[in-house]
Amino acid sequence: MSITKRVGVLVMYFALVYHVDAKKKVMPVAGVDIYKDKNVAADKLSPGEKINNVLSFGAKGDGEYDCTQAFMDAWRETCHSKGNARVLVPEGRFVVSTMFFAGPCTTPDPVTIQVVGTVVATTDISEYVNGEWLMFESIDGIRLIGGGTFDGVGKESWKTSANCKVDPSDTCVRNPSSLYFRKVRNGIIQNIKSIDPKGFHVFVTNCVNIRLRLLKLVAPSESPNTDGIHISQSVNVKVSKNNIETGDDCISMIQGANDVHINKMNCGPGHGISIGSLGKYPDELEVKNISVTNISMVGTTNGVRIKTWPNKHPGSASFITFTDINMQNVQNPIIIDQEYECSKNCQNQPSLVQLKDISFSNIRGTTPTPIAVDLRCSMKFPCEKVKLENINLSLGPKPTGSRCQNIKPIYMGLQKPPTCP
Ligand SMILES: *[C@@H]1O[C@H](CO)[C@@H](O)[C@H](O)[C@H]1NC(C)=O
Ligand SMILES: *[C@@H]1O[C@H](CO)[C@@H](O)[C@H](O)[C@H]1NC(C)=O
Ligand SMILES: CC(=O)N[C@H]1CO[C@H](CO)[C@@H](O)[C@@H]1O
Repeated sequence: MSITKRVGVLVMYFALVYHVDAKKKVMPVAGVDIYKDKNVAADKLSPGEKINNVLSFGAKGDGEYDCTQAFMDAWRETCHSKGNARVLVPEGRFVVSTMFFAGPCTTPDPVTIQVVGTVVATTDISEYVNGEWLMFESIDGIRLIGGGTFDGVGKESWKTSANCKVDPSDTCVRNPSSLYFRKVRNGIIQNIKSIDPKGFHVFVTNCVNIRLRLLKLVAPSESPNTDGIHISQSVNVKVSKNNIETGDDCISMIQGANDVHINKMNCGPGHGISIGSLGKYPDELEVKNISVTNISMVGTTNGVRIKTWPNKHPGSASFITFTDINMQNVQNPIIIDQEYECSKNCQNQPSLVQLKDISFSNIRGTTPTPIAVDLRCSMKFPCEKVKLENINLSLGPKPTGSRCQNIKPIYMGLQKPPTCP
């Protein structure tokens, strides 16, 4: 091959690789979990840690003054500090518009944002051109702590909220999430309250080694699309000891949620815990290694749910366990729905998402729904290795039922409702 030909082939090769890369979603690499086996609950000052109080940067906690610039200045000073440092938001109500907490930061230990008071969003939705309210990006090592509150003042925006979960178009625009984490590694979000977000309370995407602990996420049951915690394309997310009362899913996990472990949560009102919807977009990354344990749900519209779009794009979800879940008055306690938002003719358009290695065990409580265990899988990709173990769901004095499509569940232990024929 002549040099020119070789160069030509190389150029073509790179053009092709570049083209593919530009489109393709890629999982972030797990790397070292700096909090592994550490006591993350303690809030000790790091050696030499400097406290940057937002008041010293011109903020006023009077509930009216726009503190966005002061918060940005305090963040820059903290993030770009050579020694350890934290931002402190003291008592008071601090109005802040959309802003980035962008890294990378230069502090030796994780950078800390300690919120004691309340951070209040502005209401003019046209300010939110970047799509979210408070955006934490490209930071390795961050703690958001302090017992304070983020008030998204979402009420006005709920009236015009688009529901991208049911809108089949690829271009649906969501309302701003209150706390948005993207390309964050080694993050702890702990002991924080979020109320009335315009969109999701907490959104985690393209992140690695994240702890979400002791959060209280609250919005009215009728507030649309206010998911508690929404996770995509992230590895090793530990979600524990949270209380979520909201208008949409307490937790939703979509494409690329890997190694997500949810433990000890109270959920309700809300739409329960959801995987999906999957298969809406091209090139979705697989969902795998998800565990959900020790959960209490009260009055939610779903319990544990996996939903996929019919006739859209391929995908997969596997190695998922739901264990020790208490449900009181929960509609659709156990549901696999591969005909999500299905039009009438969907019998001819099966979902292209493969679900396998999924287990539901020790799930007990009450439901007003006649079909307590509803497993509707894809005709083209029937569900594989779905296990049901010790299920005890009742409808007051009346019996409940099961429904199975394109699935042969593995049954173990108590089965109430009775198994599919
Ligand atoms: C599942 O996730 C945990 C915690 O992140 C991890 O330690 C484990 O290796 C993962 N298991 C598999 C099979 O990937
Ligand atoms: C199933 O739940 C009912 C009501 O909660 C309870 O009375 C019953 O003992 C449970 N059955 C088993 C076998 O655990
Ligand atoms: C939220 C929840 O269900 N918590 C339970 C976790 O398990 C312990 C011990 O079994 C219960 O006491 C909690 O109520």
